[in-house]
Amino acid sequence: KAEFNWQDPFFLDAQLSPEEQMIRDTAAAYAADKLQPRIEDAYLNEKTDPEIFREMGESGLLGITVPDTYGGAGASYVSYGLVAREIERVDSGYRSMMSVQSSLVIHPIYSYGSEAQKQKFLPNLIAGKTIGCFGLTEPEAGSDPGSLQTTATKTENGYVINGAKTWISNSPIADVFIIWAKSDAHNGKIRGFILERGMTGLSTPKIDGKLSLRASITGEIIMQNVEVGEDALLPNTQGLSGPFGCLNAARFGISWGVLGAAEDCFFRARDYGLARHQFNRPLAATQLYQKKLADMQTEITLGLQASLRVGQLMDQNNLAPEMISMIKRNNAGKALDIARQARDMHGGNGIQNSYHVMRHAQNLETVNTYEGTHDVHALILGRAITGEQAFV
Ligand code: TGC
Ligand code: FAD
Repeated sequence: KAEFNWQDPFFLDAQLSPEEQMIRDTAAAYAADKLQPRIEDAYLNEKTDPEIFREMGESGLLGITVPDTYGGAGASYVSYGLVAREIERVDSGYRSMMSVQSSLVIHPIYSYGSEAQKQKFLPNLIAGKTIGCFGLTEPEAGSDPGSLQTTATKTENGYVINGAKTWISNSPIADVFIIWAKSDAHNGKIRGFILERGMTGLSTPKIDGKLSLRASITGEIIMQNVEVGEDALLPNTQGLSGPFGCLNAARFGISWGVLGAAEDCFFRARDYGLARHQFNRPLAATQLYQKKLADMQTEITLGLQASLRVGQLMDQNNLAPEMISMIKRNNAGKALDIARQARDMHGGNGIQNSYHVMRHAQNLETVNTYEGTHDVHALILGRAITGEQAFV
C-alpha cells in the first residue's frame, strides 16, 4: 500500500525521466538562489533586471527544446513545462520573460527561419546574450489578431514596416523583435519579420502603471517606415498559423507555470495555518481551513497530471491545439482562485509583499488574460465541441 505524499499526491516525480528530473532540479535551484532573493524589491519597485536572461541562458533554461546545433538542450516539452513551473513558483513575470524568449522568439526563428537566420540569432538568444520579444497584439487587435493593421510594403530590396504593437513583454529592453504584419507582396497575408534594435523608425516606449506582472517589463513597438531587407522575412510560415504555432508552445508552458505559482500559495497557506493560532488552536486545525487546503491540493494535482499528459503527447507529435486551450484555461483560472484563497487565509498579513500570495494573485490576473483570455479558450473549445464558431 502506498503512503500518501501530500506534496506529490499522484507521484508526478516518478513519472519523469531522469533527464527531466535533472532539468527540473537545475531550474528549481536557479529560481531559489537567484530569483527569489530579488523578487520583493523587483515587484515593489517595478524593476526588470536584463541580466536575468544571461543567467537563465548560462543555466541552460532558454530554448531548451532546440537541438544543441544552435545551443539548445534538445530536451522534451515536458522539461520545458517543468522549467516554467519552477520559475513561476517565484513569479509569473520571470516565467513570462523566459517563455517569450523561448516560445515566442527562439521557437519561430527555429521553426520558420532560414538557416542564415537561425545561425545569426539563435545562439545569442539561447545564451541570453540578446533579448527577444513578440509583437502580435495591437491597440485594435487583441483577442482577434486576424484584424491586425501593421503592414509590410514591398520595396526593391525588402520591405517597409508600418504599425504599432502594444502590451509587448520585454519590448523596451529587447534586441530582437518578431513582428507579425500583413504583406502586400503576399496577397495581404500575415507574415513574420525579424526586426532589430537600432533600426531607423523603431521605438519601444514602456507601459507604466501596471498593478500586475511588475517584475516583467512591458511596452509598445512603434514602427514608422522601418526599412528591412528581404532577409528579415521568416520564409517558412504564412497566415495566422505562424503566430499560433508559437502560442501553442507558450500556452503549454503557462499551464505548468501557473501551477508553480499555485503550489507556492498552497505551501505558504499550509505553513501559515499551522503556525498561526486563533481561538487557542492552529488555523489549520479548523474545518474550513482544511477544506480550502484540500481544494487547492486537488486542483493543483489534477492540473499537473493534465499538463504532463499533454506534454507527453506534444513530445510524441500527437497534439491537437484544443488540448492546450483546455489546460491553459483550466490551470490559469484555478491558479488564480487558489492565489486569492491563499491571500484570504493569510488574513491581514496576506496583503503584505513579504507574504508573497497577493503578488501571485495580482500576476495571475494577467496570465488569465494573455495568450488567449479565459473566455476565448472556452470559445475555442466550444467550437471544437459543437462545430459552431461563436467568436463573431
Ligand atoms: P482561425 O480561423 O481559428 O485560424 C486561422 C488560421 O490559424 C490556424 N490555427 C492554428 N494553427 C496552429 N495552432 C493553433 N492553435 C491554431 N489556431 C488556429 C487555423 O488552422 C487557420 O489556418 P489557415 O491555414 O486555415 O489559415 O482564426 P480566428 O481569426 O478565427 O481566431 C480565433 C481565435 C480566437 C482562436 C484566435 O484568434 C485566438 O487564439 N485569439 C487569442 C489571441 C492571443 O492568444 N494572443 C496572444 C498574443 S501573445 C501574448 O499574449 C504573449 S504574452 C507572453 C508572456 O508574457 O508570457
Ligand atoms: P480584448 O480582446 O479586448 O478582450 C476584452 C474582453 O472581451 C476579455 O474578457 C475577452 O475574453 C472578451 N472577448 C473578446 N472577444 C470576445 C468574443 N468574441 N466573445 C466573448 N468575449 C470576448 N501580446 C503580444 O502580442 N505579445 C506579448 O508579449 C504580450 N505580452 C503581454 C503582457 C501583458 C502584461 C499583458 C496584459 C498582455 C500581453 N499581450 C501580449 C497581449 C495579450 O495577449 C492581450 O491582452 C490578450 O490577447 C487580450 O486582448 P485584449 O487585451 O485586447 O482584450
